[in-house]
Amino acid sequence: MKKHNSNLFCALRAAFDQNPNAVAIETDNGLAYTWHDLERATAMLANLLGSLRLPAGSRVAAQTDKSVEALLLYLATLRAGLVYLPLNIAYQQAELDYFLRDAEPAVVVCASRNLPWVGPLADKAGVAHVFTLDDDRTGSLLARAAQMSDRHEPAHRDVDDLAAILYTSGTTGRSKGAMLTHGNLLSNARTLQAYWDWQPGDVLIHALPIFHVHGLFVASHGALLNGSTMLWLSKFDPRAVLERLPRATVFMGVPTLYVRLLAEPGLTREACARMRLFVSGSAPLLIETFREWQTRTGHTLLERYGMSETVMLASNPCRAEDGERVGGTVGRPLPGVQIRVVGDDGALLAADEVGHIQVRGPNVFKGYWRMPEKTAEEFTADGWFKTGDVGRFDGRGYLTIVGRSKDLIISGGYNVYPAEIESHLNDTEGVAESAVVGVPHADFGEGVIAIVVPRPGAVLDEAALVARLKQQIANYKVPKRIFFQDELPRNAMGKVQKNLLRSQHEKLFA
Ligand code: MLC
Ligand code: AMP
Repeated sequence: MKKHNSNLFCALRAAFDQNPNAVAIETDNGLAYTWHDLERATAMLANLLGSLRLPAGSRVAAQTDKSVEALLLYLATLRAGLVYLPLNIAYQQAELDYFLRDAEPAVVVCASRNLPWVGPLADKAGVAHVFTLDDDRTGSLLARAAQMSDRHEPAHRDVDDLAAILYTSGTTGRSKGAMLTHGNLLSNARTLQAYWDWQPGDVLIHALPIFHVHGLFVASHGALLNGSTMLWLSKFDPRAVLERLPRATVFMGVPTLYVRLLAEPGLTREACARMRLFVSGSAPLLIETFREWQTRTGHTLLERYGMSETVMLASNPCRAEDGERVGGTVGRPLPGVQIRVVGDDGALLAADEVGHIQVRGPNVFKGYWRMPEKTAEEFTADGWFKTGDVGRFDGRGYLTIVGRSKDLIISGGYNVYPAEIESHLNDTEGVAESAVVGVPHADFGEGVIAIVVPRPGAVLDEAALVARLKQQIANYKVPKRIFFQDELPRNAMGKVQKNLLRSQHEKLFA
């Protein structure tokens, strides 16, 4: 008997054949891709990857602008049985250097404008194949793929085989690559398809970047698995979203996207009349935003909770019969996913008690790439993953996230780890020490700021420090303001009291 192929691509592809000549993706520059186009293009790209004769498990790293072809590259990587490694286009040299040396990809695909610096880094990391891909359908990747056959048999993969590695920064030390399997991604996609009640005829506005869980997995998998058309935006633009609302039924965003949409006078009940579902996640949604959205549009935002390591783990209900959507909560554990809240001693807590959120289920990743000790630390002896988030269940089983035990700032849906920024600041001449904190920000939810202590006699300039950081790290991580102080507040143990720094600057961007 022929063994079942658990390659995630096979499940996503099932929709390709249903209505091959219908539009699968419509872009903001007027292009339309049919399902048949997706089938052919992923076959050609998979054949190109196959022609490189890479060993099983080889990584394909992509640092490109958002484009349909970048999504096709992801799908083709699955199809070829290789492991996809998406990288934020904002990453600078030091960040990319680390990811390439750590992940040792066999293939790197970058924007052609970045080739002058990505190429040498890839060479240094021993990458065998470097291609370019631009958002206007040019670059060496597509030129080479154009010579390939448009027929391709998807590689056989088991549920436990790796599909993707997503880097998430570490609270201290090095960034960790979360290894996600075909089984993790498919089980989560199927669960969401059912729980969010995807319908024939649903149309998704895709406005998120595709190098993180939300845009790449939750949004794209949802539409592909359901055979739904995507109205594709290369970049979030509130007006472009508004224009598309009358033709769409589903939208997904981080809270900043909802805040920016609410600033548009055109956001009305009439504009949203055809919409079925608005999903928010990746960062805390303010209750004010939740309520204002309800008043303005007549729709109740569905807030859900996820992580790179676990894909989606909890969600407010979609269907009325599953319950109401409660603002300020991330809903209940998704079907098949178990969540518990425990105290510092690991004991299970009762409803309304605040503790550490832990999770178990088919969605939970396989471990951190080449970091067995770190992986062991982040799991309990009985196999629960420690999320690093702090929360409580209410009596109805709805989870509220009240904070994080990890020192993490989430700005506009992007994670910023203070330790990383502090280490760059501390390496700067004239800096004795620094502390990076997040303060309330009306647009980004949290805004990154730094407090820097100059060395005796040193004269530091805010603009110069910012300019230096912009060369070292992704722009969204760069502090929006840097303040100078003679010393940092410390407690009796000598630990910097970040809470005091946060309250000192809490009104800065509010
Ligand atoms: C951009 N900028 C930001 C920023 N995004 N600053 C802080 N935080 C952010 N998130 C800054 C840039 O540094 C730049 O500053 C200026 O804004 C303009 O850049 P831009 O790229 O033109 O910005 P814009 O297009 O307005 O981007 C804002 C945004 C974007 C909200 C659309 O950040 C975004 O798409 N966020 C979504 C992130 C996301 O998908 N997260 C999901 C993670 S998955 P300067 O000074 O350099 O000019 C996950 C798991 C889960 O968390 O549960 O889903
Ligand atoms: P990432 O590592 O980028 O996947 O980010 C995961 C983190 O985002 C989680 O551990 C949470 O801290 C946060 N997060 C995701 N969704 C939500 C949400 N709905 N509310 C609050 N925080 C969230």
